[in-house]
Amino acid sequence: MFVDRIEIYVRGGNGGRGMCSFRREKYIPRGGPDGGDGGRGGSVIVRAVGNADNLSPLLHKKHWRGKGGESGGTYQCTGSHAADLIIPVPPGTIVRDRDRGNLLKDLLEIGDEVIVGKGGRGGRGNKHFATATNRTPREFEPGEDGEERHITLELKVIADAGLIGFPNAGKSTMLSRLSRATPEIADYPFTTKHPNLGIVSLGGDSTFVLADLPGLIEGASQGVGLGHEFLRHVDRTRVLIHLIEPFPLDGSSPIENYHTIRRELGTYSQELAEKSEIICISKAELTGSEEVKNQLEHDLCREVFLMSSVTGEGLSKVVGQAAKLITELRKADLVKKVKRVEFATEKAIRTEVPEEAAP
Ligand SMILES: Nc1nc2c(ncn2[C@@H]2O[C@H](COP(=O)(O)OP(=O)(O)OP(=O)(O)O)[C@@H](O)[C@H]2O)c(=O)[nH]1
Ligand SMILES: [Mg+2]
Repeated sequence: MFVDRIEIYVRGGNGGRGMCSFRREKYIPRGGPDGGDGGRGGSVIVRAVGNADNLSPLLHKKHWRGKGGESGGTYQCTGSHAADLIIPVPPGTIVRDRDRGNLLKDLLEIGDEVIVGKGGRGGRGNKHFATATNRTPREFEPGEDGEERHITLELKVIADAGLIGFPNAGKSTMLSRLSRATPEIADYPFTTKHPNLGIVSLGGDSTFVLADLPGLIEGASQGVGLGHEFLRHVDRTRVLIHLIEPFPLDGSSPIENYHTIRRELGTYSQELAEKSEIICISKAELTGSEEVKNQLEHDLCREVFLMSSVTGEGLSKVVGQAAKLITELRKADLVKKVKRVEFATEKAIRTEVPEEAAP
């Protein structure tokens, strides 16, 4: 089962109790307070890991509680800190506080993590309460409570290119042809109900991630069909490969179908509508598909590709074009990232050196 949205309860472990004790040793009268501090409670951490591709493993565990820290001991021994509790999620998971609605973190890359339930601090032992006038303090602190909250985890698939189009356009077949992914393929609409990812190899070390997404129909931006479920996942792809079936089973016009999907993308979000798009007529080996391609090219005044996942015709051209666009966009992203880092560093330097101190 593919799960891309889930709500869970998290609670950091409580801090350990501080100790109240007095040093008792032969020949050391009135040894004084020696109660140690309690250990820190374990925090609950959401971490992006490489071996998860959706949130279904979390479906049956709705409560995540960190372990409590150990109590302080005698002889000024501090209790052990509890280990953190890790919730593994796939990269692309957005973590939000359910009640406040604020974003806690967008876990984009493997290894990214966020503390969602901080463990409580350990309580202080009685040795901390000794003063000049009170040399036998019996006070100690209980451990601090762990932080608790409800959080929502939402997965938005991250892929370089996303296959979009009407149901039955041949999206899953194309993914299975280009990568090792094995999505379900059938001649009825809505075979694909959740995104499938595959890695397309371009020779050498270069690869890109291709996502096969559920079919889109008119009204999807309002929730018809798999609606938002589908559109949410397109959000984070760099390039769209728009597949158009030349002879739809329901007899609809392929050109009209193209415009329907463009309208839905635009209604859902302007950002989606502005994404780079490769337009592609599928099932090229069917007679008459070339005319459909020429007609669409003529109507839109831009390049339209023609390819068949069955014969392999035209596939390399589409992949080549996708790779070219992805490389350009990756470079642009890198430049933006470098600029952001430069800006942040400059700002940090400026705040560190007060103006009057600067030469
Ligand atoms: N002749 C021909 N048939 C194809 C080609 N590609 C896919 N098909 C057929 O088209 C039908 C639909 O293919 P899918 O890959 O399941 O289509 P889809 O776009 O993933 O459909 P949904 O998941 O329902 O949205 C299947 O019967 C495929 O065998 C092609 O290049 N040529
Ligand atoms: Mg499919």
